[in-house]
This record gives sequence, structure tokens and C-alpha cells, in this order.
Amino acid sequence: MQIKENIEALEKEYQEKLKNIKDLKQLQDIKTELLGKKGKITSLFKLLKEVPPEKKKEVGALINSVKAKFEDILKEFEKQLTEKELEEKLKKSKIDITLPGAWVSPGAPHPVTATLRYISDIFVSMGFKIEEGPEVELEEYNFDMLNIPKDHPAREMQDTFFINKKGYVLRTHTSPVQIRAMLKQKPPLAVIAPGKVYRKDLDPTHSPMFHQIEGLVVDENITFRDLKGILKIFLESVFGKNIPIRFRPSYFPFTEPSAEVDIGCTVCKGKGCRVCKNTGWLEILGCGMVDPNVFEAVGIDTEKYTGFAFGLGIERITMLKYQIPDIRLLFSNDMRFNLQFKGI
Ligand code: 2U9
Repeated sequence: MQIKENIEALEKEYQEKLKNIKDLKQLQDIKTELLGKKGKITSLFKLLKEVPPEKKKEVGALINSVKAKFEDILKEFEKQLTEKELEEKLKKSKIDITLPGAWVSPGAPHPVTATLRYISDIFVSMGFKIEEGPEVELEEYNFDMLNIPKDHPAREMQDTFFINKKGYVLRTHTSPVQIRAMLKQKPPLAVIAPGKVYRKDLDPTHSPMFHQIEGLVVDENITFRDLKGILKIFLESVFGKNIPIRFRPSYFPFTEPSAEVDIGCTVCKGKGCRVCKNTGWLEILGCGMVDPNVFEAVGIDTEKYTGFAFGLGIERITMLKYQIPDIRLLFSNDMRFNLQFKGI
């Protein structure tokens, strides 16, 4: 019978072909040639039509057994070739553990972050607790409760970013964090509030986003002397024991009396230079005794308690420390600038 001979010939031909295959790609080609839609074994089934009825069963069984046989053979070949290829791959990609590792450049904190941490640590070492709060803040906490009423010109002192959520602003200082702290816990209280603040400002010394650390101490019998003592310890630990310090009267709506604190110019040692604009002094921070109106807003008894507060801008301190001429350099993301602070 012709078809039987065909099958035998096919079997012989492909047994021979399989002996010579070298990789999975060749195996796949053979698989398609035999068992694919138009494959040789698949086509054998089509020839069944021409087989006389009494022989159909026998021939059909023969084709099926050849098909099953090749399926098994191909599967076995596939297994062997896969193992062989994996072995070769592993042999080629042997890892030499004696080679030096790839060098990874370690990161470093941004100079503003470094200054923020450095200053926070000094206050933490004196017993202050760190408090944090939201940057999208209630207008009420950012202004009203800090003795800055709606029609008060002091609101214009801090050009505010209003947002499309009624009653909320981007906080213009971290003072609302201390409002939240006082609403949450009773005195005695010694907290610092480090974080980002936002004001509509942009020039060499002002950025629309900058960082502040503010401090607040509330207890019985807290006086301006306590404020001076704490700030003296702080300034001496940053700028050295003999740093000249002076308090100048000032105005803030949330403190009364208020003062600004200067240190002797660290660049010219007080002689007068470009950095201190020939005054011999550098303005470092603002401070004062908490205005009783602020205590009343948060329900603290003004007969029993007094407190002091202070605030400083981190970028300003960083710029003075490293003599950075333009605040925008700090936020330019220019690696030529940033890399200068690695390891500081
Ligand atoms: C509460 C009450 C009072 C925080 C204070 C200053 C003075 C101050 C400026 C320094 C440079 C802001 O970043 S800056 O522009 N801050 O001068 N801040 S007293 O007073 C408070 C805070 C919270 C409840």
C-alpha cells in the first residue's frame, strides 16, 4: 500500500534528520515540518480519504501511532537540547567572584537637609520635641489663631499662595504646627517645627519654597531671659563660643515683645564687608514672647502661662555657612553645584 510506504519513508527520513540537529531552533523547524498545520504527518490524515473503507481503520491507527511516536521523540529531544543550551550558557557566564565589585556612587544629603538636621539635633539635645504638620494648612491656623486677622496688614507681609480649596493655603510659616501642638497637648511644652513653607517671592535671597525651623516653649514663669539663654546656647554651638550676639527690637504679630537676633559677621569678623553689607552684623533669626492673643486662641490660660518662640530660615543659614550667593542655586539640581557638598 502506497500510504504505508510513505509513512515508513517519512519515519526513516526524519529519524536521520533528527540525528544531526544541533539546537532548539532546528528542532522547532522539524516540529513544524512534521506536525504543523501543513506538516507532513498532518497531511497524511488528508490522504485517508483515498484509502479503501476496509483499510481505513488500520491506516488511521498507523498514522496516529507515527504521530504519537514523533511527538514523544521531539519532546525528548527538546528536553535534552534545553538542558544542553542551559549548560552552555552557564559555562559561558561563569561568575568570577574575585573581580572587584562595580562602584556605586553613594548619595549625600542636600546642604539644606544637612543644615536642617544639624540645627534640629541641637534643639533635640536641649529637650525639644520635633513636631510636624501639613503643608496645605487651614487659613485659620496659619493666620487667624496667630493673631493675624483677615484685614490686618501683617497678612501682606507674607505673600500667600492660595489654593482652590476654600479656607486652605500653602502654609507661609511652620507656626501652625505649634498651634496644632498646643491644641493637642497641655503645657509644659518645648517643641520645634522644621519643614517646608511657601511664599510668593523669587529673587537671589527668596525662593517660593523654603525651609524653616521654629521653636516654642510654654510653661509657668517663662521669661525673655529663658529665650535669650536658649538662643545663646544654640548660636554658640553653631558659630563658636565667642560669637558676638545682639538682640534688636522688631515686630511680629504673634510675639510681643519681638526681636531680631544678629551675630557678628563670620566673614569679616565685624569689620564690615559685602556679606554683612558693611554693618558687621548678620541677621540670623526672629523671636519674642508669645502674644497672649495666640494663647487665648488655643485655650491656654494667660494668667498661668507664658512662652517664647523663635523662627529661622534654613536656606539663609546654609547660604551664610557656605557663602552661596543665590538661593536658586540650592534648587537648580545642577550636579556641579550639588557635588561640592558631598562629605560635608
Ligand atoms: C506660635 C507663636 C509664635 C515664631 C517666630 C519668628 C519670630 C521669625 C522668621 C525667621 C526668618 C521667618 O523664615 S523667616 O522668614 N521668623 O522671625 N518666628 S517668632 O513665632 C511663633 C510661632 C508659633 C504658636
